[in-house]
Amino acid sequence: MIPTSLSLSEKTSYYLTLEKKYGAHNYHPLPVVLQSGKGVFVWDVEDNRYYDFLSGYSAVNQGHCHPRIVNALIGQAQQLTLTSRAFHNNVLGKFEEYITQYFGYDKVLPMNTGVEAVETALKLCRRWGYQVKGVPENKAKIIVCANNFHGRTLSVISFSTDPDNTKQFGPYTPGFEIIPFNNLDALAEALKNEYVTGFLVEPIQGEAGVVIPDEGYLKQAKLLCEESHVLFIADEIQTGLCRTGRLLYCDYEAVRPDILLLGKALSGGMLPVSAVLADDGVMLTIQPGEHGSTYGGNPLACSVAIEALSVLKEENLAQNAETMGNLFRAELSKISSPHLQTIRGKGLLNAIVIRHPDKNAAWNLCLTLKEKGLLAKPTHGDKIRLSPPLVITEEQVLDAVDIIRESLVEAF
Ligand code: IF1
Repeated sequence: MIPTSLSLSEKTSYYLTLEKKYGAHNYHPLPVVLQSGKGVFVWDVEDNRYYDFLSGYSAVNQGHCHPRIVNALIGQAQQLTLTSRAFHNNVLGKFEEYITQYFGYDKVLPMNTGVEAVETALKLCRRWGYQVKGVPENKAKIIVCANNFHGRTLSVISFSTDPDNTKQFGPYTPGFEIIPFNNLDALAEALKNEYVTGFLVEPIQGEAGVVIPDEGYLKQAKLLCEESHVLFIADEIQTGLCRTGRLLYCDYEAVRPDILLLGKALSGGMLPVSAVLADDGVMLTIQPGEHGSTYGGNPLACSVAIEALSVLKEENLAQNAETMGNLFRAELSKISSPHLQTIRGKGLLNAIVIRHPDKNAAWNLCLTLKEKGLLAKPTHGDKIRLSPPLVITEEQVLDAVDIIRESLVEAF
């Protein structure tokens, strides 16, 4: 049962009851039922307005229902939405040219969800290992970091260290080695194994609570991978697309991943669109008929993604994320609360750590934030991720900080 201090309106209760009765119980959402969104705001079925400080887990970086992206969706939806890859269409190639030039890679393999992009990268990395590096078949090893989150398919949870993601889903996919994040010695040691073909890493660990590596970690990790003839795979599905104040978090250290993974805001929150970018030496190890997806690279997704990427650049959202993120953390740090233990983040990917004897403290704070017009959700108990759409203004940041300040007093 959702612990809430206030009785819910009949409308809200109606929708919660429907979901409880007819929907799988694989989430534990905040007791709020949303019905519309625009920019940084969403409205519930009672017409209460909220700042959205989760942004669909960084999928609506451009803001809810961005008019240009909605128009691209509507226009293509009235023309042609899906051909499957059995036939060509007049949109896929334009998207492929646009995104590969946008990020500077030879080729893109379009998929749908983020985890599909991760799975695709794992397959590419193993295939490259056998065909190019010369690793014996079925011996490939891919290095990952503890406390990672890369999605929820069976192979991907096989290398998760979070029991909630892994327990009672076995048997697990072999071929992965887990090392500590932000630890170059551990990486160097793991790379001594000649069967290693790739290193998969989130530049910032999002679900772990916005864990930022030491400056230089990514640069050194990439160099170690190069020295060992191992592919550096950057999962920028959450950290990419301007969220952290640069187009990619890897840009802070001028690191060019061998395989780049994108998702979420690649469609501005319209529909699932993900992409795997790599150069020919990697990408062409997969030949016709060896990988794919019904909806991968569909015309609707491609038209939306071109517009979503264009909006990021034309509205300077990386710059705004950096400026507003610095303002947000500076203002948060002025709050004197015994419960605000830590503030950390980069750009508009931020998290606070709550110090309180009640294990439900972060959840209860989120309930109070909701009552005051700001939506956020705890991750791993005591951390609250705070990641609004990148279109947020200075006035809205200051207003949100006021809500957080007041909530920290009222919640405890
Ligand atoms: C949930 C958060 C979690 C991701 C990275 C791949 C994927 C994700 C770095 C997979 C997805 C989502 C999944 C969602 C909650 C959210 C999330 F960090 F973003 F908040 F779980 F860690 N790589 N992250 O963050 O992409 O298949 O979902 O499109 O599963 O509850 P997907």
